[in-house]
Amino acid sequence: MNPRSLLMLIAVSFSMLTTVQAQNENFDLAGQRSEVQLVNPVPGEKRAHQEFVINPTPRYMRLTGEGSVDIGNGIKAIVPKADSLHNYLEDMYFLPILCKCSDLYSKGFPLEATYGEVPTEHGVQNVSGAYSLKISKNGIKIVGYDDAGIFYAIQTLRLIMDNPAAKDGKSLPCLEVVDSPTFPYRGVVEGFYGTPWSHKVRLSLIDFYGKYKLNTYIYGPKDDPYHSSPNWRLPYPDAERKNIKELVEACRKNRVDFVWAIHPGKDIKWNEEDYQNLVHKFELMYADGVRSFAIFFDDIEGEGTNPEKQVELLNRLTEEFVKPKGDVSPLIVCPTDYSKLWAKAGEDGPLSIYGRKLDPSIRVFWTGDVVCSDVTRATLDWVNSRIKRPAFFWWNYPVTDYVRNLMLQGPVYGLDTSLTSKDMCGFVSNPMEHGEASKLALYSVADYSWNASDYNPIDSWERGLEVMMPCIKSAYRTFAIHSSDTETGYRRDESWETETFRLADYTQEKRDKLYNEFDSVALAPAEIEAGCTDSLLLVELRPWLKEFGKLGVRGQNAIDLMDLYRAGGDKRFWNAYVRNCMTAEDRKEYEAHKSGTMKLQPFYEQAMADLADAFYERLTGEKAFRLQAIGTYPNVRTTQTNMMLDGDTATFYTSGVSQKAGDWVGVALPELTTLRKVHILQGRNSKDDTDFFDHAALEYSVDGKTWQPLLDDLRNQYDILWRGDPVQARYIRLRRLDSERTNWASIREFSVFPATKKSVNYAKNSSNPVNLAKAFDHQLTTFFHSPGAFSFDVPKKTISCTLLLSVPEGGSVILRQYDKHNNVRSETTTTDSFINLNIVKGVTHIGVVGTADVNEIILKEKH
Ligand code: LOG
Repeated sequence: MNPRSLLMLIAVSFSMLTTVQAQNENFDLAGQRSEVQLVNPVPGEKRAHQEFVINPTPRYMRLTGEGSVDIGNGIKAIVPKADSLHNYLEDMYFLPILCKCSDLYSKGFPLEATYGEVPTEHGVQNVSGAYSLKISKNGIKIVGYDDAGIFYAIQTLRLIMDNPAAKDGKSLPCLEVVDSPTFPYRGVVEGFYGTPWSHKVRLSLIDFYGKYKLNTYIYGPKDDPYHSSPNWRLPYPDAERKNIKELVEACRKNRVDFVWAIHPGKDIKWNEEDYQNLVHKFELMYADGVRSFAIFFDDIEGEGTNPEKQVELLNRLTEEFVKPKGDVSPLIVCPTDYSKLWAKAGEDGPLSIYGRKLDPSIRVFWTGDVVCSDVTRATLDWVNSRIKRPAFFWWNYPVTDYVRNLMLQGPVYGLDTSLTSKDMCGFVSNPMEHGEASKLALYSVADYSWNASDYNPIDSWERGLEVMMPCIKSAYRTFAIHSSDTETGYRRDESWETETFRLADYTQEKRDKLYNEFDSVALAPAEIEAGCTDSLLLVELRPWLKEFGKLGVRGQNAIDLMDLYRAGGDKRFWNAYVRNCMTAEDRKEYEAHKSGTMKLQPFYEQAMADLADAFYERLTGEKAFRLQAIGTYPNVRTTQTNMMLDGDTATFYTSGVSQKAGDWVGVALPELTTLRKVHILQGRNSKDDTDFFDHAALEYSVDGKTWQPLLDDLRNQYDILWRGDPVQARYIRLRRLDSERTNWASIREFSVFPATKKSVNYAKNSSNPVNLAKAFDHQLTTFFHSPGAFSFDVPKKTISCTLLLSVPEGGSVILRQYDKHNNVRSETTTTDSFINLNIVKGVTHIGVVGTADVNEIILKEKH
C-alpha cells in the first residue's frame, strides 16, 4: 500500500469515529467556536507512593511490618545453577553479592531463589513469569514459576533497590510480593514506516523491556528492505547480521523473545520457489540465533492478500520448519484484514478462513476497530469469534508515522482494564520512530500488559515521567502534557490542566494562571537540556523542545499584548503586536515540530486574531471583516481552517476525514453584509486532486438555518466563482451534493467580497496589485508585502491616513505625500510600525518606500 492509500485508510478510519457536528436545523455558531474537543479524557489519578514505586504495579504487595533488613554487609546467594541461557548471579549485578554458597556460617544476608518446585505453595500462579518475593529477617526468598519468574522477581528487587527507602542499596524493606502477568506476550512491535531505530537505541530499549517485564520485541520496521520488498528474499549484509546477533543476545539476557518478522506480501508469488525463498531466509535468521518468527501481510494489495494461500504458507511452515526445529516458537501473523474497518465480516471472509484453517498454535494480530484505536472488549469479541482464538493486539500508539511532525508524550489510555488472556493472548505497542522518546509510553504499556486490572493511566504516566527525567520531572511534565494529541489522528487528550480564554473573557485570575503556564513552557527546554542525562533522548526531543520554547514565549507575549491593548496606547500596542506575529519561516518551523496543538497554539492564534479585531474596531469604529470557518467537520473549530482564509493559495484546509452526504464547509461573516462576489478554490490543486466536492452547491444564509443557492449543481469545479446581484448574507457555504466520492475535502481559499466595503483601486507602481487589496480588507491579520516601494491614491476628502506595518526590513520607511503634479508635499521617515499621517491639502496619492508587510491602511475622511 502506498503512503497515500495508507493515509486514505487512516482517513476513512477516523471518519468512523467522528460524529456529525452541525445539522442544518440546529446550526450554532457559538458551538462552533467553543473549545469542546472530541477527545476522551484520561482516566485515573496520581497516587501517593510513600514507600516505593514498582513498575509494572505488582498484583499483590504487602509490607509485613517487620521494618527493614540490612544488606550493607553483602548477600549470600543460593540460586539455580547457571547454564548457557541463564545466569542469575549476572542478573543480580546490582546486589552486593558476597558469595554463592549454602554454608550456614558464611557471612552475608541470605538470598535463595528457586523455580519449578511446587511454586504454587507460595501462592505463585501457574503462568510463565509468575513469582513470589519475600523479604524478611530470615532472608530474601524468591520463588519463580519458571526462569522468567525468577528474572522478574529480580527486576522487582532491582526497582526496590532504586528507591530512596533502600538507602543506596544498604537496606531493604520487609515485604511480600506475589505477582504474575495478565497477558502472556507483552512488548513492542517495531512496525512503523520511517527511519528504523538505530542499533544503539534498540539495545537500550531491550534493557528497558527486561527491566519492566516486557517479554516480546517484534522486529518489523517497514523501511528495512530486508524485512519487506524487494529484499525479503536476500540475506542481510554482514554488518546488519552482526547487529541482529547482538540484539538476539541482548534479548536473551532480558528474557525477551526476539521475533523476526518478514513482510513479503507486496510481491510474493504463491509458488514453490518463493516458499523456498522464505524458508531459506528463515534458516539464515535461525543460524544467527533467531527462534521466533512473524509474517506480516498488512498494507498490501494483489496476489499476496489471498487468505487461503496465507494460511497454506503458515501451516506448511509450522509443519516443516517450526515443529522440526523443536526450539522455535509458534508463528505470529498479521492478516491483511487487521482492522475491523475493512475486514470482511462474513463466513467467507479472510478472518473466518483463518479461524477454520489456521493451525491453532499460530497467533493472529489485530489493531482494533480502526488502524489506530482503543483496545475494547467489543473489538476483541468481534475478531476472536472469527479467528477462533484470542487475538494478539497490535496497538498503534504511540506510532507517529502518519503525523511525523508530532512527538507523543501523553498518557497511555484507551485500554480496557477488564480484559484477560482469554480475550487477547498478547499486547504489543507500535511506537514512534523516536525510540528513546517512546519509552515514556512503553513504561505504561508494560504496566498495563502486566497488570491490566490495576492499571491507572494518570498515575502510570506520572511515575513514567519521574523515571525518564528524575531531576527535572516538572519541566518534562510541562513538555509532555502539552505534547500529547495527534490533532488529526488517534486523538489523545492534551493540556487538560490548562484553561485558555478569549480577550472578551479576560480576568486577572485566568490571565495569571495562563501566563505562569506559558512561563513554564518557555523555560522547559533549557531546564530539560541542562537536566536530562539521556543524551539519545535529548537528540530526539531537541527539535520539538526548540519550538515548544518559542510557543511559550509567543503565548506569554500574547497575554502581555492583551494587557497593553487594555491599557490603551495604540503605538506601543501595534509595535509590540507585529513583533509577536509568526513569520512564514516561524510557521514552517512550528509546523515541522509541533506541540501544544490542542490548546496553547490555538490560544495564541485566537488571542492575536481577537486583538487585531478589537484594535481595528477601536481605530475605525467599525467591526473588522474577519471570516470564521464553519462546517460539518470537527476540525473547522481548529486553527487548520486559517489555511483557507489566509490569502495564500499554496496552503489549504483539509477535512482530515472522508466526505459524506450532508457535508459542507463555509464561513460566517462578522455581521449581515451585502455581498457581490464569492470565490472558492477547492482541492489541494486545480488540476487533478481527489480531495474536493465533485458535486456541490454554493449557498448563503441570513440565520444559519435556511439557505438559498447562489450556484447549484457544480460538477468537477475546483475554481468556483460567483458574481451577481448583491445578496444580504451572514453565512456562505459550499455544500456537498450526491456523489460517490469518499476522499477528504480540501479548500485552498474561501474568499468573500462585500459590496458595502470599498473595493480597492489604489494599486500603483506595485509589482503585485492583487495583494495590495490585503492592505484595504478591513482586518489586520492579512497583509500585502511591499517589496521596496508602492503607492496608493488618496480620495479627495481624506484628512488622515493610518498605516499598520510589520517591522520594516531595512529598519525604516519613507512616506511621501504627492499632489496631482507629482510634487512631494510632505515627507516622513520613520522606524515605527504604526504611522499616522495628516494629509496635506491637495495631496492625491502617497508613496511608500521600504520593504515591509502592510497589514492595513486606514483612510479617514472629513464628514
Ligand atoms: C501499519 C503500520 C503503521 C500503522 C500506523 C499495521 C498492522 N500496519 O495502516 O506499519 O505503523 O498503520 O500508521 C499501518 O498497523 N497500517
